[in-house]
Amino acid sequence: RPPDVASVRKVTQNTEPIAIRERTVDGFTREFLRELNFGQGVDLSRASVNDQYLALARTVRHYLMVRWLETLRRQYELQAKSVAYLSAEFLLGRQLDNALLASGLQDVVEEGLGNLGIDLATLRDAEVEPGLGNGGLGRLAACFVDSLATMNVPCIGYGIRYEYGIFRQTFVDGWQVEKPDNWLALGSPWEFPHPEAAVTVSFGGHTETYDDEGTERTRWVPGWSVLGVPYNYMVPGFENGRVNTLRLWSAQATRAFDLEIFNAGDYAEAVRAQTFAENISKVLYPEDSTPQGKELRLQQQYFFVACSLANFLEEVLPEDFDLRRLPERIIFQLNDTHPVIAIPELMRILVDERKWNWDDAWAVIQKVFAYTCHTLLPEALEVWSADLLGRLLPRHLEIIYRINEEFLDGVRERYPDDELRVRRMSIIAEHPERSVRMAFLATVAGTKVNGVAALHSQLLADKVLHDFSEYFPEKFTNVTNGITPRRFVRLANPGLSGLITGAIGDGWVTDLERLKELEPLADDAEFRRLFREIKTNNKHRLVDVLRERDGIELDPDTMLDVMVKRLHEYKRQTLKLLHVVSLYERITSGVLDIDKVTPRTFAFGAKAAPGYRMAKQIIGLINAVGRTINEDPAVKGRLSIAFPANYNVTLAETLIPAADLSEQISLAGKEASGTGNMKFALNGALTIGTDDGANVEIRQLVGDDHFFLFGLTEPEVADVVDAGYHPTSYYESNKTLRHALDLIASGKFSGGDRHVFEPVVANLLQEDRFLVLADFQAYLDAQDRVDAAYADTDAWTRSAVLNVARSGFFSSDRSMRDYIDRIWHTPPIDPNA
Ligand code: B1N
Repeated sequence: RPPDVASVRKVTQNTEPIAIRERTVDGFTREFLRELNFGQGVDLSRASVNDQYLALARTVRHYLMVRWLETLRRQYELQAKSVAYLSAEFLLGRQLDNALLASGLQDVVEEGLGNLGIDLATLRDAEVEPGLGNGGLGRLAACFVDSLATMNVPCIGYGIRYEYGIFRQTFVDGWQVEKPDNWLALGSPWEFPHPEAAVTVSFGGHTETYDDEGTERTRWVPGWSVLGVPYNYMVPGFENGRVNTLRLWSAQATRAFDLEIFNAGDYAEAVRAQTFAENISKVLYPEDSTPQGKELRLQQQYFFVACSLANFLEEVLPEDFDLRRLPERIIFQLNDTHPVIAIPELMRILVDERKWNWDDAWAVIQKVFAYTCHTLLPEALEVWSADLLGRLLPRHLEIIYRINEEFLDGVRERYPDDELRVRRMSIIAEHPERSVRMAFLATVAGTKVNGVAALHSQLLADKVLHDFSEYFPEKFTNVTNGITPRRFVRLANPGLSGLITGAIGDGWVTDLERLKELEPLADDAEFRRLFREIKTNNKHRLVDVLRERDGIELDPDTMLDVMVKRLHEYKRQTLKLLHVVSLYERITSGVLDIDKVTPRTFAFGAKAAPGYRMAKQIIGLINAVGRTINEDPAVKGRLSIAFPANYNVTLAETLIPAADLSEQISLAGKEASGTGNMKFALNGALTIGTDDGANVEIRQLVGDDHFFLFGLTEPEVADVVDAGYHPTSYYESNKTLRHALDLIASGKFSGGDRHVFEPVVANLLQEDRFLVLADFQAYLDAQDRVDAAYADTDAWTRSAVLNVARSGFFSSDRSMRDYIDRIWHTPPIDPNA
């Protein structure tokens, strides 16, 4: 092991008071200039914007540092139970604003910088967001750690410090081209590396048995190893003085590794080995919902999980801690199957290293892991080939086999003569090749399994994991996702926040159900006027951002109709596009009177996985339709498309508060939850949506009159599919649909070339896995209802206010309360204790 400084323990023994820096404009200004001069090594007159940003970030960091050390010290004293949130993704978004808000330094900083002639907004924009996630799953992890800190619950987030986060999307001739996200290039002021606390992680090799004083034991003789260097990030609670920790691991070559090769005289080989090791944390896999089963991805998963378990057991827990009491101190929440290899890893530690007997170890395991499933798509459930897993982690594969054997013995006992069931439930699949079903492993070992919205949890228990919910009914539960109101309302929408606070006080920021108190104001004309004014201001803010960022000219006087999310066929961006094409086709062919068309801007934001060809085609088509429509004087001022490239957290923060209409149109039964849907509702957009994921709960809460529901329900989808779905029958029987599809097929959007978008059209006509054509007419009808509602500005605004007032349930604080009550049993720390 490398020299071990045990940073946490050292800190927690330091009880000497640390001087709190003055939280005054003068105090701040002194600190800031000091950072600029001595940290950044420049004086104010020569400082670049990046210098100023880094100095500001480090200054803010200092203020929070005192609270961080204090949190660690108290945590050590109290030895309270913590949550370890294990996630391969944390999509944090920019840090500066959140740190300013949490620390209550916003005003002081703004004034202090202003006195120096520095604009805070400019520095804010200098921050490159850490995009260490693909979409909803990674952003959810970031919201959850924010809520736990704010609620005073001890939590450590464990993940991977990817050197390159989610790719930067560019468009070349309308086609997606990926660029590396070099987010660390200009320095990353929010992280604290601790190379001295590195952990060794091993891979490969073989296992062997040996006689341990009369007991036969197994040991793993690994083939190679790497170092995991922890990088700590602060997770500050909102104005409560708590700062939790997010610990992200970076891979480095071990000294032993390259020394050996250096000694053998092969310098080039040694350097290559180093690169090989460091590849593990090099880049985030850009697949959302469709894992590719790549070896490097399994290496990443095991790497961060092994580092995290070692760190918790050896550094966070006291030295003499009795691991039999582990369930009193920790719950490891598995964010999807990505960290599930932690289960055999902890078994290996207890059985092989600590020499426990199997049953004792298994008893502890079953109390310290819980599993969240985030999908229903069968192709998204992770399955690792036994061959690959056995080569990379031979001991873990043996342990998985044994867990499976003992589990299946139990199944056979409960269901004698039901070998079909046994085969269905086996953690090991035999076809098309022998492989490990990670979701099954997590379900067998975990204390609880949860889905992420009511409908999703229901379908999980009834369909995807039906045998398991019958076998372990007590394990299955639901926790509906949520979003942090600090980032997505308080910071993203200062206008609305001010209006709300003016009306009901500022308690809503940490108690979002209090938005209910706004309900009567929906009937207050003056309140509605102010609400509308804020929406308009937010649109103007978006206009400025898109002009500057993308050269897009957006008309703020149109309805802003927004669909932002990963590009995936099940989410049905093509349905939205068919609506736009159909409007265009009907206007230009004279079927629709242009004066009767509500002026709309259709905004899209979507990244496609680089290897997902159909998704990239659809991006090309959206851009092509956009180019044609935006240039056609026939629809000028009525229809336009805005598709800014590289949709990310930062863009979401200006786009969502400006939206009028939120598009949540996935095929029912496919979107596990969605969280964008919640962000829109809380910022006063109305939803047009299917009965899917958390849309169901949004509609129930805001009321049918304030939500545009359409489309097949999940049971109806199942019926249509069972009866044999024929998309062409919809094409043939619906003229509007036929004309829209024909227009695309005609080459209208591809300079007359009929081949370019042929694959998209052919796919819809021949396969249409996600029933776009089946839902088309219902969608158009719902859009007509949207137009009618939008025409009555007062009624629309009333609905928008009610959407805000009734969406408090979707705070991630509430999600955390549900996890705590149903799964974790980790009470908040009493601040007065
Ligand atoms: O997780 C979100 C949900 O709100 C979304 O509905 C759901 O689609 C999303 C493999 C995933 N499910 N699965 C993933 C991401 C990356 C990856 O490599 C799968 N993401 C979701 C939060 O619950």
